[in-house]
Amino acid sequence: MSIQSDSSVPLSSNKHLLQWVKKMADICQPKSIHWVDGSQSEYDTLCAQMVQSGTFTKLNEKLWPGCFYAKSDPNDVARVEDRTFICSLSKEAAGPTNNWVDPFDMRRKLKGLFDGVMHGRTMYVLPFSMGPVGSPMSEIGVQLTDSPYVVVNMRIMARIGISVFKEIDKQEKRVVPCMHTVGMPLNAGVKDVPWPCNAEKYIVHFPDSREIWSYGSGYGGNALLGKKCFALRIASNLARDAGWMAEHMLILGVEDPNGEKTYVAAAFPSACGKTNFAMMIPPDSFIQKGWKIWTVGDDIAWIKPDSEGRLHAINPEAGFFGVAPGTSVKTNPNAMASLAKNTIFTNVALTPEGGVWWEGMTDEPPAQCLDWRGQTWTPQIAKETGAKAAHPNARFTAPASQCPTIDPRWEDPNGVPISAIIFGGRRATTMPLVYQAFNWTSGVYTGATMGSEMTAAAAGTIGKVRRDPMAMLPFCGYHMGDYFRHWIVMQKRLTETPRIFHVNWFRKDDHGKFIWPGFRENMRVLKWIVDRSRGRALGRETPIGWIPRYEDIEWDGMDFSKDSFDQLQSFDKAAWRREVMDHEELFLDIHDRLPKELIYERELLICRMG
Ligand code: TSX
Ligand code: MN
Repeated sequence: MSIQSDSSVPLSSNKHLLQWVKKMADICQPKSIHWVDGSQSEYDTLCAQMVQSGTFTKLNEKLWPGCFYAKSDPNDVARVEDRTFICSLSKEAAGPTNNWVDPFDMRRKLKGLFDGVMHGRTMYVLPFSMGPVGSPMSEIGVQLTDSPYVVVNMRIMARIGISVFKEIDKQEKRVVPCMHTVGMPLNAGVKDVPWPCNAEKYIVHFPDSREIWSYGSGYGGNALLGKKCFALRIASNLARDAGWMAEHMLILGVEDPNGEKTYVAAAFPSACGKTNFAMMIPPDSFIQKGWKIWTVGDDIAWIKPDSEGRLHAINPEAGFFGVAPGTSVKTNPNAMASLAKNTIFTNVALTPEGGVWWEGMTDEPPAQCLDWRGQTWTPQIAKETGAKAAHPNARFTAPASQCPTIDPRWEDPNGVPISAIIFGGRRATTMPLVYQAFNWTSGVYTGATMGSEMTAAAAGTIGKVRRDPMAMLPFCGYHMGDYFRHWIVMQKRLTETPRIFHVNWFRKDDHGKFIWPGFRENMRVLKWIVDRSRGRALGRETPIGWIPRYEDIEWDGMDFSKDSFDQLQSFDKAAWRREVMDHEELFLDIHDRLPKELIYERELLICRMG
């Protein structure tokens, strides 16, 4: 019996699901339907089929056991924010920071695009749970997709298969329908390609009916619909309506020498080293004293008040979809261990031994390899042309369970208690290494106004601060002003309020050199954050919040002068004046729905600056 005839038998008896699958199949007209059971053998078969079709290259089993390599189409290498739509009933509800199209017009458009779009392909019925299966904090989706690449990646990134169908058959929870196609039907005479996609792309969210429709891309956040589309854009809507928070945050646990654990959640814009922070190893002097960092998640946190009014968080994901370039044994040994086996690599470089490589992985580049486009790359060619072996947005898809520091409670169905929330950004000036907001509302202001300086001249000038409130600008599925209000309102339901902090690892001196060494040494900052949250550390009041004095930081095992520390923490009044002026610009955009609290916080900040 062939796999195909097996897998065409529905794995659910849920009438709504069966009806929806039939309706969608009638529209998309796939050559077959495959109900995804989520088994290892199914995964192995799909991977083998993709090796056959040229989508996958199996890596050297001795060097990279269980690993595969894929190269995308050069025009399908990242999320497409200008093709991402929030189709709420009213344009107002989506807000000025989202692309909005009338949902009726969009449905008509999509109906045309999906008509016959899966000709000659298999439609996979892929059930997934964001969060541990059966957890009261989890949510379920079903993705219909014509991409086997998506199916195998989703098996790493989420809980999928039979156990999720069983949850659906209990009919306890609403399921979020997720339609996905690469947008390349195999009509008569059309030959398939290793990475099918379409030049036209649509990443569409219907927040009112909780639906996702994705057309034309097979890459990452465009196609693995459980991640950004569901766990952030749709979930932010679910969360607002049900009194919880869907945030673009890592979660980590700090174990102190008494064996007590303090969990924190942290939001950073891109290119700040969020995954590195989530998997950080403390300095040796800290390890010797019994400090340890545990990883719960590196990208998304779902945070809910428990019955006693304390915030608890789960990581809705089951894997890491991390940026490969820059990841090394030096910058993130735990990520390297996580991706050492059973990992899918996309758009990195392929070495002659059947291994992978990317910029920053080793000090010495390979003498020769095939770049992410499949062309010969050598260090000499790179020197002459600037060509990169790996695409800057090349990714690894690795199981979280393989992370050496994965927290014993990372799959706790009730989540972990959150004691502190950290915001951050990449700022050469103005922002100190760390400060603590005075209270929740001033912390919300801190998060709402956070930003990063652009490192590449891609979209703007180098050095200009790009505001990215709570790192949610591309991911909030409704009006940013309403989102800030939701943050402020949340505190009123809590019996314990997490402390809120802002960090900046990237301040530079007058010669353009980083003042703070970062990486493992960030543990010293994290210790102060944990100690402050537990009421066992002092600090000093400044116009922007509480900052540690030199003597409030544990310096054992590190040579860092008081002068350097003072430079790192210095409050520059002129720079902060400009900063607060800049906040005004952000607030003007969303003025009509901006909570009063944030306007007053800004006024207070101006007053304190004197
Ligand atoms: O991830 C980073 N972190 C967080 C680590 C837990 N990066 C990499 C950012 C790009 C994704 C950092 N880069 C960090 C950091 O704390 N800090 C810096 C800046 C920096 C870079 C190199 C040095 C120092 C600071 N090198 C030396 O001091 C020799
Ligand atoms: Mn992210």
